[in-house]
Amino acid sequence: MRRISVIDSHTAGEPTRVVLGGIHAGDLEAWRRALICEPRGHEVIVGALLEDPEDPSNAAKVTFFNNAGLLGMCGHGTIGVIETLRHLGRITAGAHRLETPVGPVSATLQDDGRVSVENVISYRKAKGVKAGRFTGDVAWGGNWFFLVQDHGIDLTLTNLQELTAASLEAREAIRAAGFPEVDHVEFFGPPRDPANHSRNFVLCPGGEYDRSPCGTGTSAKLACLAADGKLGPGEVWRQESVIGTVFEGSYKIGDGGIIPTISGRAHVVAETVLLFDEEDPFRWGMEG
Ligand code: PYC
Repeated sequence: MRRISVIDSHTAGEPTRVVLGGIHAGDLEAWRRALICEPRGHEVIVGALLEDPEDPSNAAKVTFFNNAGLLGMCGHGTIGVIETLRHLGRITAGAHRLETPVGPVSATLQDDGRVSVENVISYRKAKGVKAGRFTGDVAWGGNWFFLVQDHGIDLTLTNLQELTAASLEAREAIRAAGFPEVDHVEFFGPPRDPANHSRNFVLCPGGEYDRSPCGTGTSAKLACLAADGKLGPGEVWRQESVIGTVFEGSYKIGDGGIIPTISGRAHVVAETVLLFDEEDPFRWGMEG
């Protein structure tokens, strides 16, 4: 019987499962569905494998993954990892660096538990691209996004099926329009809470929707706002998710784009040992 320890948290409603060891990043293709999907988890969980950092002054090396594959970066997941490291007593309040597949990321843990993630350089690649019945921008925020305003759907969970179908259609269309790298789609609309600037619905690569406002998606949004001159350096953008949770974002100017900072809060919800029985027909997770 193989045993692997994990810690589960959620960041603004979006779950993260931190894998504390027992496998290496190179083994993830075989292991990722077993670790996060049914019957031990759920398709929406984002996994974060912790390994020793290459630079010992960094807090950890992290590889994010989901039901569809590996993720370059993950904003909500980074906030979840920092809260998990705090829960384990491995870090205290202050600035910490994590090594991710798309480069080092700094995260500051505040005394009140909030975490501010200084993300990788983010930028808009294309503005006003027509893709099928949608028009939007293509931007990088640590993952590739198609950001769409003209979808015509109210951003509420009662419209979940319609939102999922339309965002999948938008993803097919933007890939066919010459952007095959796009694996996330963001629909925007007016916020419910007037304290916020915008509400979003985010389609993740495996067809699930992000319960949080999406850290990399908010970074991509900030890059577009900056490129349009609609948000200045240091100004705060409050991005509301489709379930009403909020990330705060701001940026400074970087080399070839902006350097976004995304702030939010995670909560640990479980400490678990996952069991992998050789006789279990679902040892490797259920097929997606
Ligand atoms: O917060 O960056 C994010 C994210 C990506 C996919 C799910 N959450």
